Amino acid sequence: MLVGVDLGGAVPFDASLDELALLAESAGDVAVARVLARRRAPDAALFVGSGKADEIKDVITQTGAHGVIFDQALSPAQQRNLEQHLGVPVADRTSLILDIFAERAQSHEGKLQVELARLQYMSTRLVRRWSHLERQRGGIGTRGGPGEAQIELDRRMIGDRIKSVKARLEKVKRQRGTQRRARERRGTFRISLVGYTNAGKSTLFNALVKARAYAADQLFATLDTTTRQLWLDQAGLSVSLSDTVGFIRDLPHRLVEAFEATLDEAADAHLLLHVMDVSSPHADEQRADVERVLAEIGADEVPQIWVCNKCDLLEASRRPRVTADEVEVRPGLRHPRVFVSARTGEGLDDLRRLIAEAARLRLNVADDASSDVDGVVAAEATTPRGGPTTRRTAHR
Ligand SMILES: Nc1nc2c(ncn2[C@@H]2O[C@H](COP(=O)(O)OP(=O)(O)OP(=O)(O)O)[C@@H](O)[C@H]2O)c(=O)[nH]1
Ligand SMILES: [Mg+2]
Repeated sequence: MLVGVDLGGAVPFDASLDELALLAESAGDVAVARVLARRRAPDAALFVGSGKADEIKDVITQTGAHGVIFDQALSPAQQRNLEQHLGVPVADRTSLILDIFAERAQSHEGKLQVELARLQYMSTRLVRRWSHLERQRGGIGTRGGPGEAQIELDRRMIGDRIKSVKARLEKVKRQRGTQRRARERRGTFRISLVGYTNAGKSTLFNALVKARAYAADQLFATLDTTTRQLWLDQAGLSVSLSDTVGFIRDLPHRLVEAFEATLDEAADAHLLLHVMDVSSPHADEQRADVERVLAEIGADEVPQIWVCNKCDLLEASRRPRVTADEVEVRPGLRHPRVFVSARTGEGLDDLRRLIAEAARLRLNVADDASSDVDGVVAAEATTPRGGPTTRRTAHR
């Protein structure tokens, strides 16, 4: 059962609960009922008022729902109280997203990131329900119920585990950093696909590099970064293209942190292809959400191409007459924009041309810069002291 509470514009609210339903589906649940509530502020104890809580309980009885998912983040106390009141498990958006992430993570790094996010989420809740920890505990758990001592033990174990996962993640990250530096030395122009979840990034990735990354009508189908070379005929050069995790409104802050390593890929790119599902009625909000996350991870200064995807789904009257133009995002900042369909291939030539232009521009700038450096080195080479020259050359 899905519950959404309209808090009067202070917090984003989706009255259709469609996104929550899609999230639930992506986690393997089936939504049997949707209930909306309106409040000025969340109730400290139950999030909704007690009248609404009773109404929710009635619907649970009528529909036989096995659990309730709230569209907003619940405090640990609210979650516990609701479970007691309703007699079924209660989850919120955050825990739902965590569940999906846990199921999808493939790579070693991805799994560590999800584990860290989950542990951090868990550490604020006193509820014991994570079987992974139970298993590790061995016999201890059998000695009596979840009293305060037990909870304290859980807390400490979670704390220890957070430390160890962080250390392992740090190690993987260092290794990845080495790989990236190796790539940088080869001077590849790096492009990252970013965008709201389900916008069609993986489908576009597959269409551009003829790969077979997993694409599906699910939220967070992609969790791990995949990188392939993309040959650009127009520019006569090859660039690297990465498909990454999608963004979502209210992405829990901790999750962003845990996924920092993956999102670094976007922050370090030379160019972002910001993929949008223009057929979605929420396209504008989704774009704003993506911009927010990009700013949060320090990727808002990376040049972008706006890729308006799923054009094939637009009615004839809503289809753009010009398929490639420029948008002024704010005074002094313009992004090239192109309308495409990753599914039909429409507009992809335009996109390739724009990518080639961006890559060429960058390489020209880099060429100029390196000739500057050459100039400096040459000048230094004429000075009697050999020291700086050697160092500069070694650095290059
Ligand atoms: N009609 C249409 N559907 C598309 C297009 N591009 C992608 N889709 C569909 O949209 C759904 C999501 O596509 P994905 O490529 O998995 O989207 P994503 O952005 O990678 O999503 P996540 O990895 O889950 O964040 C799939 O069902 C695709 O078939 C398009 O141009 N037109
Ligand atoms: Mg994907």
